[in-house]
Parts: sequence; C-alpha cells; structure tokens
Amino acid sequence: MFSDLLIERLLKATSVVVLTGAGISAESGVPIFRGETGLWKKFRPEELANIDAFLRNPSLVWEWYNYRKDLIREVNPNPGHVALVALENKYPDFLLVTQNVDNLHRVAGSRNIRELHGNIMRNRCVDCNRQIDQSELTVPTGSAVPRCECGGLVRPDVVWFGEALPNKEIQDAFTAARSCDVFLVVGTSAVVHPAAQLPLEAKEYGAYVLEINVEPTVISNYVNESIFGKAGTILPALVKRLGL
Ligand code: BJW
Ligand code: ZN
Repeated sequence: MFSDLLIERLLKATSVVVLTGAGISAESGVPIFRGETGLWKKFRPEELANIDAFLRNPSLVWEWYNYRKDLIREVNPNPGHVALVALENKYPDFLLVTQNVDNLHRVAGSRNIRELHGNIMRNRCVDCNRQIDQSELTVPTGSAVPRCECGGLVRPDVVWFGEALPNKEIQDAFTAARSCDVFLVVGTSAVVHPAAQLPLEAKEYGAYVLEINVEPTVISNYVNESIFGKAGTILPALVKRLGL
C-alpha cells in the first residue's frame, strides 16, 4: 500500500507537516462539506458561510451552526485522529494544520495544531470583536440570534469566505510547509484557498507530498503519491508500518 520511497522519506524525516480537512472527521460522524454525502448538499458553502448571508439571515446561519455544534458534542475522535498523535510523538518537528473547526484533533491528544478556519465552539461579537464563551451566550426572547453586551450580533468564531485567515496560523503553516521533509494531506477536497496551496508549496520547496483521500482530488496529479482509502484505515496502517 505504501511505496518504498514514502517509507524511506518518512524514516529519514525530522520535520513533518499534516494538513487535514473534513474527510478525517467523516468516520467520526461529522459530515463533509462537498460531494454526495456533503453537509451542504442542499446549500452551496459559498452561500451560507459568508458575512452577507449572516447579516441577511442570522437566525438561519445560527440554526445551522447550532445543529452542527450539537452533533460535534456527541462524536469522538477516530483512529485517523489518534494515528496523527502517534506521528506527532515520533517527530521532533511536527505541525498539524487543520481546516476543521470541530476540535477533534485536540480531543484526540494532538498538541501542535494550527486551526486555519477557527473553532466552532468559540464565538465573537460582530461589532466589538469580543470573544464570547458558550456559557455567556445570551439569546433574546423570540429570536435564535445571540447578542453581545454591546448590542452587537454574536457570530461563530470561524473563517467565512472572503475573510482573512488568522495571521499567525496561516503564516506558521506556510513556514512549516516550506521547510518540512514530508507533507501529508488528508481528507480534503483541496478546493478552498489559501489552505489548498500548502501541499503545492511544500512540494515546490522539496517535501515529499502524500495525499490520503477516498477519491482523487484536484491536487492528485501534483502530489508525489496518493493513497485512496479511508483516513481511519490508512493512517493507522502507516503508523504501524513505521513501527510506532
Ligand atoms: C475522506 C473520507 C475519509 C471523505 N477518509 N478522506 C485562490 C483561488 C480561488 C479562490 C480563492 C483563492 N484564494 C482565495 C479564494 C477565495 C476563497 C476560496 O478558496 N474559494 C474557492 C471555494 C473557490 N477563499 C476564501 O475566501 C478564504 N479567505 C481568503 O482568501 O481571504 C482573503 C483575504 C485576505 C485579507 C483580507 C480579507 C480577505 C476563506 C476560506 C474560508 C473557508 N471556510 C469554510 C467554512 C468554515 C466554517 C465552518 O465550518 O462552517 O471552511 S468553507 C469549508 O471548506 C470549510 C472547510 O474547512 C473548507 C474546506 O473543505 P474540506 O475540508 O476540504 O471539505 P470537503 O467536504 O470539501 O472535502 C472533504 C474531502 O474528504 C473530500 O475530498 C472527500 O473525498 C474526503 N473524504 N471521507 C479520507 N473517510
Ligand atoms: Zn460586542
């Protein structure tokens, strides 16, 4: 299943970066965004995950996020998340970059994480930008939309289309991608930028890039190697193959 070259590169590596997307959480029961089984099959992601949609219909957007938060509270990390903890324990220089907002990597035990698209369990005020804990959320009677003490609308602290990614997170991710020995890209359709640029940048700078996905993606022709299968099967097998 794994090429000799991949195993050689991984055994020699000191620096490894992993980029994950919704596919790694699919086996935990969190629906992915796109494709036949996507969470957003009825809505195009670009139509709901943007500030204009929120300001136009905040209760619809909150309904959708509350549904997802409730779902995420009920699920657990899967063997794919756990295998990445084993990889982090092996490599002195390891960075886990995730597009996911579901917190499952942290729950699994990963430590050096950069969340590029925020975290669904955090909230912030649209007007004063104050971070607001879940326990502090106040919902005015007759509306599903929480408000800040300043009167502003509260929104999930995630990154919507057209919004900048958190500066340190994306900078760290590019810096690590440019200097790592091996780059793993797991469970992402690789259509959303700038995250999708990271594996290409890593390859350009000399890393060996391995993609793990259930199906080919737009970057499959550019990476060094693709393995088509479930992350929850392939990652534990890889960790085992490395003797971890
Ligand atoms: C499995 C599996 C299993 C299933 N095992 N695999 C360059 C070119 C073109 C466009 C742009 C560009 N640069 C910027 C843009 C615009 C835009 C963009 O990328 N648009 C494209 C869609 C065309 N990007 C932005 O707007 C970004 N911001 C930005 O660029 O700002 C610029 C700026 C600078 C300065 C000031 C102001 C602005 C922001 C992007 C934010 C994305 N946000 C979302 C929502 C987050 C909150 C939430 O969760 O609600 O992030 S959209 C959604 O897509 C979410 C995801 O993180 C992201 C990526 O999706 P992902 O993870 O890849 O999921 P899927 O469903 O697409 O794929 C799952 C994969 O798993 C599939 O391949 C399956 O096959 C696989 N799979 N089961 C392994 N068991
Ligand atoms: Zn406020």
